[in-house]
Amino acid sequence: LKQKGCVIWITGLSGSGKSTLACAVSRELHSMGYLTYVLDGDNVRHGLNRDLGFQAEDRAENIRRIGEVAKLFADAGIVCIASLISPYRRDRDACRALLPDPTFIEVFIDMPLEICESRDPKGLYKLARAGKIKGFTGIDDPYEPPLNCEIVIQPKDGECASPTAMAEQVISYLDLN
Ligand code: GGZ
Repeated sequence: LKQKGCVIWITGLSGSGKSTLACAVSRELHSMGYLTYVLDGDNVRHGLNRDLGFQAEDRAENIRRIGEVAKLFADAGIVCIASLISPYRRDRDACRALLPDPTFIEVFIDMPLEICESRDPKGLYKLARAGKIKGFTGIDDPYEPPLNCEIVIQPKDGECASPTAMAEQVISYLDLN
């Protein structure tokens, strides 16, 4: 095995397509012969992080633990793809600081709130608007977009690229040789 481990950190609003992109990147890299592992915030919250909620301190701890686990995967030579809202810049930067340059690759899915909200795959935005979920990112909780991330994924002319096209954008950035 010649590959070097790294962390691809995908940040963005709920419903922005983080999990879809993570799966597409993982599938594509896997077909190229790389070992990958996806750490998805929503999944990890059912196991390792099931003691955590959505207050700023709990989000910080969720992100910290996922950052530490991602680092372990990277140390093992695996391409670890972390997808979680990770709304605070400080928390993302702390994860970046765990890894040597240039093995932390931050990907921002810059999907406007209106698009995420119109998708609303789990009906959570609707609940948040109705006040039934408090502290929902983008509605009544902050999201701090990255200032200097490696990759920004944006819809063009209001249209989102296909998951495969978005995955290509990420993979073409990686130095895989
Ligand atoms: C944001 C919430 C909330 C609140 C539940 N705010 O789109 P989803 O449903 O499947 O993914 C979201 C997930 C967010 O977990 P993360 O671990 O990614 O968040 S963070 O990085 O901020 O720790 C959403 C659901 O949980 N969800 N309540 N209040 N998203």
